[in-house]
Amino acid sequence: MASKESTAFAVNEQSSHACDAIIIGAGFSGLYQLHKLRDELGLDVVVLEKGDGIGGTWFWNRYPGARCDSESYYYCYSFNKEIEQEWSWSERYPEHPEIRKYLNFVADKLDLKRDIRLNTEVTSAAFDDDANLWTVQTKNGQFFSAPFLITAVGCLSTANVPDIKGLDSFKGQWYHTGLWPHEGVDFSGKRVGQIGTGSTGIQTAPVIAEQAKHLTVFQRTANYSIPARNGPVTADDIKHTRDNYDEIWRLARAGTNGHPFTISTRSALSVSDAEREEIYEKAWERGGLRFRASFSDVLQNVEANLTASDFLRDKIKTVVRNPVVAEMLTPRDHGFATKRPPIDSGYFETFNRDNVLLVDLKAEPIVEVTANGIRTTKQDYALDIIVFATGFDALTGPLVNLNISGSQGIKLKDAWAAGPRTYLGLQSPKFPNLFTITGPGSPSVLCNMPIAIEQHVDWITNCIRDMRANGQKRIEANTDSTEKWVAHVNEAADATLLPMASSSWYLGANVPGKPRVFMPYAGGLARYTSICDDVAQSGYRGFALS
Ligand code: N01
Repeated sequence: MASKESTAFAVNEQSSHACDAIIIGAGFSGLYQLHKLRDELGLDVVVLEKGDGIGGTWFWNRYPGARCDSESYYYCYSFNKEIEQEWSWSERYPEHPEIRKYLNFVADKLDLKRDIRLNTEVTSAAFDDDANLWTVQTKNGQFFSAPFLITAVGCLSTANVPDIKGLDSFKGQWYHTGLWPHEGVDFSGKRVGQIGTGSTGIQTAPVIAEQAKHLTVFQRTANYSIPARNGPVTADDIKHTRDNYDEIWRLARAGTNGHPFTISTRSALSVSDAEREEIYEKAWERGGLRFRASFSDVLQNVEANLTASDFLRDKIKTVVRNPVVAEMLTPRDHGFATKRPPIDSGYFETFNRDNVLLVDLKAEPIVEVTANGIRTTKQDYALDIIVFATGFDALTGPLVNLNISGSQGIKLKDAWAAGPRTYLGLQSPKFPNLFTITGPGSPSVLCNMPIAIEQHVDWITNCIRDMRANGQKRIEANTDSTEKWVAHVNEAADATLLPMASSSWYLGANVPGKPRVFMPYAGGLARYTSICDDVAQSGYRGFALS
C-alpha cells in the first residue's frame, strides 16, 4: 500500500487525503471497482460521490415509471455467488427504488460504504507528471491524491436541458427526468407538458398521464417501442435463475450486447413473409429488447431492418385509435434499433386517453416557454409543470465536465474537442493512469451495462495489479494505437446501420454543437473482450508503461 509520505500532495494538509486510487462515482461501476482494488489488491481507495447516496444513475433518475430495460435477473453483478443466491428481484423489470435497494445490499454486504465519501462533488482533476500523481479537488474544498484515477461516472449522467428561450419566465415548475426530486412530484390536478420521447419519455408518459389532469407530449422524433411485458418474478423463476447462473453469465459474455440470449443466425430475408411475421409476432408477445435478436441482420441490412421497422409501424396503428395520431407517432426517418430502442408499459395506449395530447414539433417547433406554458409556431399550450425527458450529453459529457487536466496541463475538453479519442475506451493519450470505466470507444451503452462494467473493472484491476508487480508507475495510451482504435470504432459502427439515425445520441446529435462522432464500440462485447484480453496478455500493447 502507498504510504502517506510517498503520495501526499503539497496542498493544505488539513484537507488533503492521499491514497492509492481515487474512484469518481458510486454507481454499479464505482462500487465494483472499489471492491476489486480494495479487497483483492489491498489498495487504499476512496470513492468520491456527488450524491448523498449511492446508486449512480439510479440515485438521480427517479422519474415516475423509471425502470430498468434489461431483465432483472441479469441486470446485476455476476462476480459474487453469495449475492447471486441471496438476492431476489420482485419484477421482470425492477423499478428504480428496488435497484437502489440492491446496490445498497451489495455495498453493505461487501462493507463498501466506509470508503465512499458522499456529498463530494469533484470539480477538477490534475496530473502531476513528475510525481505520477493525480490530484482531485472537490466542491467542498477537499483534495485527494493518488497515482490512479478511475472515472465511474456513467455514460448518461449529464442532463441535457435544452436552451429554450423564456424558461426562466415560466411560472410553473419544471424538472429534468435525470435530476428528479427525491420527494417526488405531485401531478394531481395539473396540466403537464412533457418534452422528449426517448426511452425515458416513453417510460414516464403513461404514468404521468394517469396522475395528471392533462398531459401534452411534445414529440420531436417519433420512436419505435416494444412492450416490456413487465410482471412479477415467481419463486420458480428465482430458483431457475439461481440454478442456471453460470450458463446465464456465459451467454451474456459470449454475445454482442451483454444479454444472456443469442441473436438468431438467420437473415430476415431468408424466410417467407408468413414465417417472418410469426417470428416477429412471438417476439412482440414476449416483449423486451430481445425483439432485436429475432434475425441476424436487423441492424446490418437495410432491407432486413425494414421488415422489423414495418412490423412495428403497423403495431402502432393497431394500438392507437386515432389514425392521425397513430401516423404522428410512427417513425419514418430512421430504422428500428438504429437509435437505442425503448421498451414500454402502455406507451402507445396512452394516446387513446382523453387527457393526453400529442404535439408534433416537426410541424410546429417550440418558439419559447412563456410564463404560462409552451408556445409553438402554431399555438400556446397552457401548462403547470414541464417535464424535460430530453436525455443527456452522453458518454463524453460526464467526463469532460470533471475538468480533467492531463500531462503538461492538457485539458480533456480540448483533447476531445473534435470527438472522444480513446484507446479501447479505457484510456486517452496524455492522460496517464486515468482509466475511464465504460468510456467512449468501448461497448458500454450498446450493452447490458453491469456486464460491460464488470469487464472493464476486471481489466483495469488486472492492469494495476500487473503494474505493481512489475514496479511500473505509469501507463499511458499511445497516440498511434489510439488513432487506430478510433478508426476501428468507426469501422465497426459503419458495418452496422447505427450511424444512419441522424438524431441519435450515440452520435452526439441530441446536443447542439456536439461533434457528430459515433461514440460506443459496435463490434460486440465478446469481440471487444477478446481484444482487451489480448492487449493485456501481450504486455499491454499500445500503451507506454514505465
Ligand atoms: O434520452 P434520449 P432518454 N426539443 O436522448 C428529445 C437510457 N435509458 O433520457 O430524438 C425537443 O433518448 C429527443 O428528440 P430527438 C437509454 O440508453 C435507460 O430518453 O433528439 N425535443 C428525444 O425524443 C436511453 O437511450 C433506461 O429528435 C428534444 C428525447 O428528447 C438513454 O438512457 C431508461 C430536444 C431524448 O431522448 C437516453 O434516454 C431510460 C429539444 N430541444 C433511459 N432535445 C433504462 O434502462 C431532446 N429532445 C431504465
